[in-house]
Order: sequence, then structure tokens, then C-alpha cells
Amino acid sequence: MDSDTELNFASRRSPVVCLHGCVASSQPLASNVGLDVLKRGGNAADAAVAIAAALAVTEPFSTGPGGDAFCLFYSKNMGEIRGINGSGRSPRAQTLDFFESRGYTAEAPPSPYDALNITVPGAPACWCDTVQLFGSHKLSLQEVLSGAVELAEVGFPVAEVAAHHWAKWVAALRDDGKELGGDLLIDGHAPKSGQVFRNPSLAQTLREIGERGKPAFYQGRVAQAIVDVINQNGGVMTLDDLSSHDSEVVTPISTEYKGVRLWEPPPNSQGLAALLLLNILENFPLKDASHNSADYVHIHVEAVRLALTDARSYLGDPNHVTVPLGTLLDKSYSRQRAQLISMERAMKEVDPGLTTGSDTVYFCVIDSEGNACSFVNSTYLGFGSGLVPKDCGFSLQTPQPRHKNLDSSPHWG
Ligand SMILES: *[C@@H]1O[C@H](CO)[C@@H](O)[C@H](O)[C@H]1NC(C)=O
Ligand SMILES: *[C@@H]1O[C@H](CO)[C@@H](O)[C@H](O)[C@H]1NC(C)=O
Ligand SMILES: CC(=O)N[C@H]1CO[C@H](CO)[C@@H](O)[C@@H]1O
Repeated sequence: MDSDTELNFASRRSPVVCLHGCVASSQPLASNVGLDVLKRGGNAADAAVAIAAALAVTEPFSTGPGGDAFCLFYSKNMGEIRGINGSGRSPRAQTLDFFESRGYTAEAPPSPYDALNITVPGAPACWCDTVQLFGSHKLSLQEVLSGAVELAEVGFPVAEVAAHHWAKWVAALRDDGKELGGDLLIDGHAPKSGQVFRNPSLAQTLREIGERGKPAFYQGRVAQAIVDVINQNGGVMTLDDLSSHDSEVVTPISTEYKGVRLWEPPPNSQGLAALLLLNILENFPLKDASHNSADYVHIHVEAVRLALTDARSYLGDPNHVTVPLGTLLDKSYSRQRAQLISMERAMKEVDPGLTTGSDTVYFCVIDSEGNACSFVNSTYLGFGSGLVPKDCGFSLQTPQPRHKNLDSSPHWG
């Protein structure tokens, strides 16, 4: 075939390339909400928050105000990238003594769905701070969230992939004592593809956040509903845990991959995993292995196993553990790790490299001024804990566990 007419592209959908701003998310209705914000004069940060809220409506099993968020923002004007750490802590009362008094040990911790595994949701504060710190200030928070409010109020046809995940995680909403889980179902069932789902409680929660900002979530009726549902299910979160939460501005970490610099939020985010992965991949002539060939897939699978094993072994809260970032991101370290990959066979087991000791949603926006906003927001396991605070319209997250080996991974979210 004449190489000029051959379609040398593996997907059936062409990438969207545009001149005056661009939005990429997992859900067209949510992307549309982001585009609207750009058209109304908002910048990339404003649009990202609009999308985060819209995805909370259309994909509540992956993300929502009950989860955490991390944001990176590139300001064209200042030429720099700053981040917001929108993750929350576990309740203050959950000390080691407390866990022991309940009969838990490091070997036998609470189950992923236990109310004790719910941390303070950081996403709503991250949304407010993203608009405040990085936004255009041409739109109010209320205007930024209005598209999501409308989707929740009027309803939307559930997309095929969303319907699949909704049904897959539906048990989390139906367990004993989770009678409020029905707020995220239709007559006790996950909505089917194409079925219109309304979430008036979430519309109300988002409206209140738009009007009053952080206090609408971290104080008052929403905070009370969160504390109530957690405590009714054996948890110990207090109003004080919620009202004392705030996000933090963070300096991103980065690595260079074949001349391109990739930025990620620092630990406790999992962004490090992507940097470790690229550092390992850099050691292989990927261009010589044709796309999706056995060698190509093998190298990627093995590199991901190595990167995630290190991420899971060393990532933690920098306030409590030392993450050996310098060593891990050193190119000579990844060269060593890359040598563990054999082209003959898959690794039997993957050990961490140092001796020291459904899915998440991701989306990004670039606006016409050249600002860019990158956003991760998730409830970790599908629907997180499955606990739904009364009249709030969202479920509460579980935090990311630190697993020793990859096989026990429930679901990256
Ligand atoms: C991010 O926030 C969490 C929870 O508030 C905190 O424990 C952690 O230390 C913060 N990390 C950074 C790098 O600021
Ligand atoms: C649940 O919480 C315990 C104690 O904080 C922790 O050890 C365990 O890894 C958590 N499990 C999950 C799945 O997050
Ligand atoms: C992630 C999240 O689950 N709440 C999450 C928001 O996204 C980050 C990155 O995946 C997670 O680390 C947080 O746990």
C-alpha cells in the first residue's frame, strides 16, 4: 500500500486537536460542562473544577465530594507549575491505641469498606482553592459549579461504561446498615445504560458549596451528615476533624523523559509512580518494538509492576515517613530496575528496590491563554466505603492502602 494513504494510527477515533482551549475527560457530558466554562471566560482551572463536579454527577462510583483530589496548574503568565494537595487525614481519634483496643493489628487491619477507613474528604476544599488560587476570577464558584448542578438536577442519560461500573460496585451501596446508599441508585438498582439518573441531593450539596464555599461542606448540615453516617457505622470522625481540614499548596516533582519534562504532585499523591515508570521505560528502545507487539506490551507490563511496587512500598505521608525521592528518581536507580526486566520471561515476584524500609478519574484542560490544569479526583474503591451521608448525594471514600505486593490490589481508583 502507498505509505501516503495508509492510516498509521491504532485508534478508531481521531484525537481532538483545537486552537482555543481543549478539554479531555472520561465523559462527554462533563467535558461539555468544562467547555462551557471556557466559553464563558473561565480559564483552565475554572473549567477543571467544573468538570470535577460534573464527573461527581455522571460517575459517582469513581469520584465525588466524598473523595480526594490533586491539582496541578501551569500559569502561562508566571511560567510556573504549582499544585494543590487536596487529600484529607484520618480522624484524630484513630490512634494506634484506639485500633488495638478494637482488636485490630497491622496484620489484621479493618476491611477496606470499614467506616474506620474513611478519611476526611479533601476534594471540595481542593475545588474551592483551585478556583480561588488559580482561577480567572471572571466566574464565581457558583457559576463554575452551575453546569454540574444542572446535570444533577435535571438528570442525564447514564453512559454505557458508567452503567457497567455502577452495576459492578453496587454491592458497596447495599450492604447492611447502608440504607442511604439508595440515594445513588434507582429503586435499589444501578441505572442502566441510557437511563436518566437524577441526583437532587447532590445538586443541593453542589449549590451550597457554590454559594458558601468550604464552610458549606466542612461545617453545617453536610459535615453533620458525614459524621452521623460514619459514627452510625462504627467510625469516629468528628465535626472538628472536618472543620480543621484545609488543602495545601505543594511544589510538584518531575522527571525528564526523552526531552520532555513530566510533572506530578509530590507524595502523599501517587504521582511518583508515573515518574518511576517513565524512568524505567526510557531504558528500552520502544520505537523498535511495534505498537502493541508482544515485546512492547511485555516491557510496559513489567515496568508498571516495578514502578507500582516501589510506589506502594515507599509512598506515604511525608509528615510521617521519609520518602526517598532523591534516590528513587535518580536515573541510575531506574537503570538498575530496568535490568530486572528480561525479554525471555515475566518476573516471578517483584520486590521493592531499596532496603530502607474502576477507576479514578483524570482530566485536563488547556485554555486560550495557554494555562493548563491537570486534575485527579477519586474515591479509590468504586463508591469508596459505600457510605452515603443523608441528603448529600455522594459516597465517602476509602484511602489508598499500602500493599506489599501487587496481587492483593483491589482496584486502582
Ligand atoms: C497533603 O495533605 C495530607 C492531608 O491533609 C497531609 O497529611 C500531607 O502531609 C500533605 N502532603 C503534602 C506534601 O503537603
Ligand atoms: C484500612 O485502614 C487500616 C488502618 O488505617 C489500614 O491498615 C488498611 O490498609 C486500610 N485498608 C484499606 C483497604 O485501605
Ligand atoms: C485518589 C483518591 O482516591 N482520592 C484520591 C484522589 O486521587 C488520588 C490519586 O489517585 C488518590 O491518591 C486519592 O486517594
